[in-house]
Formats: sequence, C-alpha cells, structure tokens
Amino acid sequence: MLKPNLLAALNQQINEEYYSSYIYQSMTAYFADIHLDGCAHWMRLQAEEEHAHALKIFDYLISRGARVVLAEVKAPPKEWANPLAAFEAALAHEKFMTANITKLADLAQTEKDHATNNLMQWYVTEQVEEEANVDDIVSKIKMVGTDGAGLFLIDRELKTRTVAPAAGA
Ligand code: OFO
Repeated sequence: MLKPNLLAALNQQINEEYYSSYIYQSMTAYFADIHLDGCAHWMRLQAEEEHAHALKIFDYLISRGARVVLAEVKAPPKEWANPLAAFEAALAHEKFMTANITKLADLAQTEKDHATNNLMQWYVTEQVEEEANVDDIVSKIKMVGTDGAGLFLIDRELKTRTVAPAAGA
C-alpha cells in the first residue's frame, strides 16, 4: 500500500504533468499565431507527450489500488517575447520538472517503495531526454539569432517531428 505522503506527491505530480501539457498547448497556440507552424507542430506533440506522462502516473496509482485525486490546473502563460523566449521558458520548465521528479524518486527511496522508485526512474531517464531535446532547439535558435531565413529552416525541421522523441506511455 502506498504511503499517504507518497500518494499525495504522486497526485501532485499528475497535476504538474497536466500543467506541462497545458503550457505546451499554449505555446502551440502562440506559434500558430505567429505562423511558425513547425514550432506549433512540435509543441503540440510535446503537449500530447505530457498528457501521456500524467496518465502514466494516473494508471499506476489505480494499479496500486490508490485513489487518484485531480486538482485544478492553473492557467499557463499565453505570450512570449519571441520564439527563443518560448523555448527558453520550455527549457526552464523542464528543469523544474526534473527537480520534481528527483524529489519524488528520493521520497520513494526513503519510503523503500521499490515499485514507485522504478516508475520514477523511467521519468528520470525521460527528463534527461526532454531537457536535451529542448536545449538543442534553444541552441539552434540562438545560433541563427535574428536571421529570419535561419528561423524558417529550424521551423521546417521541427515540422518533421512525427512522434514524441521519447514515447510517453
Ligand atoms: Fe513530463 O516530461 Fe516534460 O515536463
């Protein structure tokens, strides 16, 4: 049986994953609005991946006979100064999520809950990939600076994303 403190932290993490999905969906709308359709497409897939991350914990709690409690998801920002600022915000958010996952893994280990720790190790690996993917895009956008042609090429490349870099579920 899951310890109450671990259950509360996992329910909180479900909320954080839904919020992640919400942020990326908001970024999808932002990029669509400024006609960077490749960036919008990339963010849409990212939002779907975060949704899958929420469901993975959701299903795990059910499989452990624990009660999922959904909370309000706060509204995400809706504007960013430019494409670089949006991807930098995404990177900062992923770092925040990595810190959350690390705390959850620590807690699972403290409580000697091996099943939850196993699940959290999946997220630990996932976060390494997510940070690397966004960091790569941030670096490329910085490389082209204000060159519109460069941004156009990056946008075209991001449009080729077919599945989430690391499948969420
Ligand atoms: Fe759920 O991995 Fe990003 O936040």
